Amino acid sequence: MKKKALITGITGQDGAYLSELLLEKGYEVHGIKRRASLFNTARIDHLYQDPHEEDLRFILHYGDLTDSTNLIRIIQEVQPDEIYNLGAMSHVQVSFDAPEYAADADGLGTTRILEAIRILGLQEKTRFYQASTSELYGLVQEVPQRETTPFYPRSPYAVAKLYAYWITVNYREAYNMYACNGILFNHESPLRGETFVTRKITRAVAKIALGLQDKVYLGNMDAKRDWGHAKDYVKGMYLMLQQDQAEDFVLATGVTTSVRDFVRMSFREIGVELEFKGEGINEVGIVSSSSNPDYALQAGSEVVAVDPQYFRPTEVDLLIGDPSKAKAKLGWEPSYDLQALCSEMVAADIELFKRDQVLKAAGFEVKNEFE
Ligand code: NDP
Ligand code: GDR
Repeated sequence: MKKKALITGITGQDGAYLSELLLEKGYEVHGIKRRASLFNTARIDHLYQDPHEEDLRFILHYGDLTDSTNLIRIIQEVQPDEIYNLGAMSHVQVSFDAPEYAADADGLGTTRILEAIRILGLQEKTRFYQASTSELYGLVQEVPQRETTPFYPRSPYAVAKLYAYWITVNYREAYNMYACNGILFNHESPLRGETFVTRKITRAVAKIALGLQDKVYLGNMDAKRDWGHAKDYVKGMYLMLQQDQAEDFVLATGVTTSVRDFVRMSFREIGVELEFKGEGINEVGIVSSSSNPDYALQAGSEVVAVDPQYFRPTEVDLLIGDPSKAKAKLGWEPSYDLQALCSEMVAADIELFKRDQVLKAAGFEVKNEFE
């Protein structure tokens, strides 16, 4: 019998990579997608199967984490062996603007799924993965951060995820469910949402290289993150659900880098060295040399500046994770370092925006998106 997995957040970065992984492993993959006014399946379109085909292995259901009726119905219909709860309002800064929604989708949404498993009597059959986050650590209590480090969330998003973390632990203890938290540090890829900082930077570098944009505005460039590749991290999610006992695990690389250094690394991918001048809101990044003739930028031009609109009311300054438990018990290790990740992201964004360059050269209007 094929194993069945149900993924919430299947249209997101991790949902796409996890779907690929589980399909490769022979699973029947079900996903919950929200109704949106525009198509929102770009990351998984390559996995699409015509619903009229026989032997369907990739099936989408309309639903939402804020609606327990549809969650109960879908879980009853699918009878999944594994549920990966990746769906969330996942943007930390936006959670300050929509705190109640973040609590509902990210916090209560988790309870709704756990409760559906219990109501349907599936607690013996269905294993549950909760997408917990290094944002739980928030204000630094200890470095590197590990499974035992105290939490101190610093945003409505992180507070909602704290509730989700503990309700997962509680259902494991109260109902003996196989439910676990993956405490994942930041992970990125060419599929990363466009408004997270790494992707915002690699997109901007690509557009600047191709003459489609002059400058990128960023917020706090001193923040440090432990960045890995999403492809590696979805393998860890899968492994967490294959153990004898449900436990919580940190997935991280153990290396931390500032936003400013990620900017530097990304510009180096197009042969550009930057010099940073000024401080705080007056800091700018200026081209000091440009060695790749394909992407020649004028020395002295200002390509990075600070816009305080991207500052957060409370910031998480430093994240660096200790993945030793995952290595020892799951045999999990990241295969990408940040340099390789950065190269892949910049190269993918250059490919993406070459299309816009052709359109612009042919006289078509190329629009900018909100960031
Ligand atoms: P994305 O933002 O790329 O994807 C989030 C997914 O959740 C999308 O499919 C989105 O749908 C869906 N979603 C949002 N709100 C709802 C809702 N109310 N009901 C149902 N689905 C919803 O996130 P990632 O793939 O990067 O992250 C996956 C999970 O892991 C998230 O829970 C995130 O908080 C968590 N996490 C991520 C880390 C990272 O660095 N990427 C690190 C640690 C944790 P739509 O496409 O329609 O918007
Ligand atoms: P984060 O990711 O908040 O860590 O949450 P994000 O990429 O948004 O921010 C990382 C750091 O960069 C700083 N920063 C900026 N951030 C954004 N988005 N835009 C900017 O212009 C900018 N300039 C500086 C931020 O202040 C921050 O310090 C991600 C999400 O995927 C969460 O869902 C997940 O739980 C955590 O990672 C782990």
